Amino acid sequence: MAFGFFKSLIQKFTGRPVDWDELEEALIRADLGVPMTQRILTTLQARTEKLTAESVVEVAREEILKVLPRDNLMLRPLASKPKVVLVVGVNGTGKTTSSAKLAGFLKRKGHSVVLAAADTFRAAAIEQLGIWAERLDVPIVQGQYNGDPAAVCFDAYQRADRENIEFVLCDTAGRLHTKTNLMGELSKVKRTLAKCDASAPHECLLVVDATTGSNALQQAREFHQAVQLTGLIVTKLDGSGKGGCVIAIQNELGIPTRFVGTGEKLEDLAFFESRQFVEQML
Ligand SMILES: Nc1nc2c(ncn2[C@@H]2O[C@H](COP(=O)(O)OP(=O)(O)OP(=O)(O)O)[C@@H](O)[C@H]2O)c(=O)[nH]1
Ligand SMILES: [Mg+2]
Repeated sequence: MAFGFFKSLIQKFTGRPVDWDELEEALIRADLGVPMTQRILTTLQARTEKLTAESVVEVAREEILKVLPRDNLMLRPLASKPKVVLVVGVNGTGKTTSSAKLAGFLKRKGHSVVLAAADTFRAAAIEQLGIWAERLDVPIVQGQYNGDPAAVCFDAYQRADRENIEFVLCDTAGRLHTKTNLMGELSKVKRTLAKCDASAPHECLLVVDATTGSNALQQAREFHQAVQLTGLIVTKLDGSGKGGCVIAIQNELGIPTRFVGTGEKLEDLAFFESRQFVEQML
C-alpha cells in the first residue's frame, strides 16, 4: 500500500456517496488481498448510518489493525543457547542488507551476533556480507563458493555455541519461490540447523520488496511451505513501495511483519509497529 493510500480514499469519496465497486477496486489495487477487502466491505455494508469518506477509512484501519500483530518477541535472546534467525527470499529483495541491519540493531541493543554467509551461490555475496561484518565489527562465518550453505549455518551455530554468542543470523542466497530444487536446498538448511538444536531455526524471516505488489503473497506462500516462516521483513518502503501485501500475508497466511526497511543504510531498519504503519498509510 502506498503511503497516502487512505488519503487517496478520502479524496475519492469526499462529497459523494461511497461507490462499492470503486472502493473494492481501490482496496484490491492496494494489495490487501481479496479476503481482507471483503472483510472491510462487509463491515462497512453492515453499518446503518450514512457512510462518509472518513468513516470508510476508519473502518478500513480498524479492520486492518485487528489482523496485524500486537507484540514482537523476536529479538529476545534464548536463555542458554544461540537464537538462530534464517533470512530468506527471492533475488534482490534486500536479504543481505537486512541481515546486516539486523546485526547492527541487535548490537546496539547490547546483544552478541554472528553472521553466517550462507549465500555461497551468487558471485561476491560472501564478500558483500564480509564488508558489512567488518563495518559492524561482528564475527562472520564464511564458506566456499558453491559450498553447502547448510554447512556454513552449521559452523556458525557451533561457533555461537562455543563463544556464547546470542544470535546467529544466516543470510541465504536469493531464490525464486517457483524453483523446487532451490526451495529444497532451503529446507535442507533448516534440517541441518535442527541437528544443532531441535528448535532451530527459531525465526525464519522472509524479506519482501514493498514494490513487488501482490506477487509477494505467492512468494510468502511458497517459502512458508518450504521453511515455515515466522515473520517478514518488508524492505524498500522508502521507494514507490506498496506495503499492502504485508496485510494480505498476515491475513491469509498468519505471518506477522517484524521489521521495515526504509533505505540502504544500516540505521534504515525499524521495528514494525502496526498502529504506526496503518497511521502512516493516511
Ligand atoms: N531503497 C532501499 N534499498 C534497499 C533496501 N534494502 C535493500 N536495499 C537495496 O537493494 C539492493 C539489493 O540488496 P541486497 O541486500 O543485496 O539484496 P539480497 O536480497 O541480498 O540480494 P541477493 O542476495 O542477490 O538475492 C541493494 O542495492 C540494497 O542497498 C531498502 O530498505 N530501501
Ligand atoms: Mg544477498
